[in-house]
This record gives sequence, C-alpha cells and structure tokens, in this order.
Amino acid sequence: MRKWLDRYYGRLRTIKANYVLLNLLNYRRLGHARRMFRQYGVVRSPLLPVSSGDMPKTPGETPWLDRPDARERLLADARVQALPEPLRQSVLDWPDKGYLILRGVFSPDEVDRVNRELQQLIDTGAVDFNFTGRKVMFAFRQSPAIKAMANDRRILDVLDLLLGRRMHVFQTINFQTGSEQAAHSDSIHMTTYPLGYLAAAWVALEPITADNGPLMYFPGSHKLPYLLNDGFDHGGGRFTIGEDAYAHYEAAVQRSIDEGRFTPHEFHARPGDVLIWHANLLHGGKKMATPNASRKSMAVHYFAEDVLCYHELTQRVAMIDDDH
Ligand SMILES: O=C(O)CCC(=O)C(=O)O
Repeated sequence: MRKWLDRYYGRLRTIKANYVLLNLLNYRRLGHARRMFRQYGVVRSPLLPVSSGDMPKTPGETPWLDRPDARERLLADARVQALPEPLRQSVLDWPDKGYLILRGVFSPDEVDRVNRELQQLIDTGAVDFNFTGRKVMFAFRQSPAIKAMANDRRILDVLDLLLGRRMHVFQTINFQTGSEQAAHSDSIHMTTYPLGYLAAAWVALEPITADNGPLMYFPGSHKLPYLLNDGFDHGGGRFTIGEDAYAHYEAAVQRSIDEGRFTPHEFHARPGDVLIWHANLLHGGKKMATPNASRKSMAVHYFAEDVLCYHELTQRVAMIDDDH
C-alpha cells in the first residue's frame, strides 16, 4: 500500500498543472516572485511553470566572492581583517573551498531546546516527515527554538558577509537520521536569479561521526558550472516534469565528480558545530554505517534579499511568507 501511495504521489508531483493550482491557492505567498519578476523584467505570471530558460539572457550580478578577484577584495576588506581567527582564515578560504566550519556556535542548552521542541512536534503530530521519510520540513514555523537557531545572528552575520547581501531563512530541514542523499547542488532545488545568492548552514544536534551518516561535501566543486535543466536529460515536457529527472540529475552530478576528481570530506562534529556551504557546492549524506542510527541535525537554506527564488527541478517560483 505504502509503495503504491508513493508511486501515486510521485506521479502527481510530475504534473505541472498541480503546481499551478497550488500556486493559485497560495497566491498571497507569491508576492516575492511578482516583485522580483518586475525587478528583473521577467514577463510571466508567477502562477506558471518557470525555470532557468525563462530568466533574462544576461546573467545578472555575480556574488562578490564568486568573482575572480575575490581573494584580493577579501584581503582589502576591513570587516574581514577585523574577524577573529580562525574565522578570518575560513572566510579567506571561502572562494576556493566553497564551505566553512564554525565550531561550538550553539550551547548544549540551545541544542537541547531544539531537540526537545522538535520531538514534541513529532509526538503531537504537529509536524511529520516528508515523502523521503527522513526530513521534517519548515519546522521553524512551529518551533520558537528552531526559528531562533535558524535566525541566529552568529550565522547570519557570516552569511551576509559571504554573499554581500542580507540573507533570509527560506526553509529548515530537521533530520533524526542520516539523509543518505546522493551528491547534489542546492541550486537544482532552490535556484536564484542572479545565480549564486543562496547558502546553507548545517547544525549538528548530536555527535556526528563516520558511523551515523555524516554530511559529506566536495571542496572546490562550487566552481563547476551550475547544472540546471538544460544540462541533463530532465525528460520533462510542456505539461509534465520528467519522472526520472532527479535520477538523471544525480547521475550527471556523479559524472562531474568523477571527472573533476573531487575528494569527499565528511563533517564530523560535536553538537552545536555548524558548516556553511555555497549555493553550488556538491554535498549529500553519507550512508549510515549503523542502519537507522540517530543523526539529529538541521539544515537551513537562506536566500539573499532582492533576488528571484525558484525551484529549477519542479519549475515553480518559491513561496515566501512575508514574516519568514
Ligand atoms: O544532511 C544531509 O545529509 C544532507 C543535507 C542536504 O543535502 C541539504 O540540506 O541540502
């Protein structure tokens, strides 16, 4: 029965008309897309499917640390020189590595509060795992502790500096076990115009070791060209999203990892440690050595102010609440 339902919902997710209907029902939450369409001259209703092919032909402004002179700019920047070590060095390394690690950001109390509130929300049925069975999406809308962690200034200040714009929470994903998700770039799921104005922070909410499916990432891979719908066989048409689009995307990512000989790193962490990654850094979840091991953690995805946010794979604009 479960398999049949999964297949049924999987099919529904490929029909573009369903997203148009969903958009219509959530019209109020498309204000951001309406404003950004106007700002960037995209002549299109935000109700309709949209993807990178519908964006302006000029690429728009590149984030300052994705430009060739990023390191010189960082070295000349008084804000960067004033940062304490080791943060200053990590920020200097960002243009080359595409990630940075902040150790011990959150206290055991802050971590406990998040774990407790999430467990309560799960126990009372106020939140549930999504179709993957592993992710609790958007729990920051119900949990003050999760909202506070996602909006913590210690993370946001670093993100604002790295992206050169004010960053805002788009979504939280809470995990109780490893995701075991294959390597991907967030920009296939959450895309911006101009490209690159997204970043993620991943918070360890218990000890993370080689055993419980740590986050893995490929330093330097953010410099690969963005792989979007026109770069792999997505199999979609005018009315449908290709049923195997994501599998084909994952295969294309794996090929570029193999060609680029990127080395996977694992984020082994203590509760409260944070890893921040670039919009295009390839990353995923390592297989859990102990099946179903507990791996409490949270990923937060952030968009920059004044950029258009949309979902390339499912070809729809992002719904954004004004009070996010
Ligand atoms: O936590 C993981 O295992 C992967 C998280 C991830 O890929 C994401 O949040 O984009």
